[in-house]
Amino acid sequence: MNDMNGIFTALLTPFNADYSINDGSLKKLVEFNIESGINGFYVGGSTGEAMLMTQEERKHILKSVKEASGDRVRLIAHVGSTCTDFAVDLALYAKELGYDAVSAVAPFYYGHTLQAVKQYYYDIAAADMPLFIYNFPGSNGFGLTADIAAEMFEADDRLAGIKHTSTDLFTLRQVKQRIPGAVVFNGFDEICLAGLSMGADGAIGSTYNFMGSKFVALYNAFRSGEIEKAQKLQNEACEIIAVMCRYGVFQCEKEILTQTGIEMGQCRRPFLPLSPEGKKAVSELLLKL
Ligand code: MN9
Repeated sequence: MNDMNGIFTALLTPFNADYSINDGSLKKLVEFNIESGINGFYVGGSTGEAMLMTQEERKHILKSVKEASGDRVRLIAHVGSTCTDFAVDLALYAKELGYDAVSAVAPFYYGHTLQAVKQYYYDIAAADMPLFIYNFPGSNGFGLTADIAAEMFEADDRLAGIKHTSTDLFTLRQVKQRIPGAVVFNGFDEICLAGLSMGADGAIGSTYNFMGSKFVALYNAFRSGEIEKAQKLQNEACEIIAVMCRYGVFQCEKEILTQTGIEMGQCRRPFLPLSPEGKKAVSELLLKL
């Protein structure tokens, strides 16, 4: 897990006008991101709209991204699902493709017991891949505490780390303190620098799809102790993200990339298309960028 750090893009999925996967754009997006200096991709997560896809489509994306990126960057496959069997099937497929690790959001929809959630993770870990727990309490109400995490890491040494998509950075700190060796990625881009300063090893995020170079610069500035420079970069990013949050983060990201030459299409329903006001706001943002 030595090179599991730095900036990882939570890869978007480009769609054609009929909402099928746009493979040509996916390759361009992978290339654009690698050129921006990012260290890895988190494939098939929330940002990739994986929860709006069939199992075959999720596999297709995992394969296309591996083919396009080869061994140039690290690859984490998100395999989380409401159904353990689907998640395990994806994890085994990611292993076959040569992914570096897998990650899974807690099983959502049913309010499972803690014991059931833990068992879901152990069952995925049985695919024998380093596993990152995707801690996203805002999406499913399951909030990982440092106590729960420590117990799970003790029980299964295939657990490698956590993608911490929460503003609770005290928990992030406690996880780093309690579990030596656990790799923690910050999950909200608007607090990337704060996460790093509380001990995150890196960051996984959606806005890195088009702001990869800015966040790579932020990460490098932080690591070399240039805190004012890192703060300036974070503040610039926050201004952009604030506009995006107003109109829809993924819709804005797709529009920005489309306007700069990579056709991304719309997000799948039930996401609504970007409003005319949103399009106008994105055009104004592009002037700033
Ligand atoms: O993967 C993303 N998380 C979600 C990370 O979308 C749930 C973040 O990058 C956010 O999109 C971003 C805006 O809130 O921080």
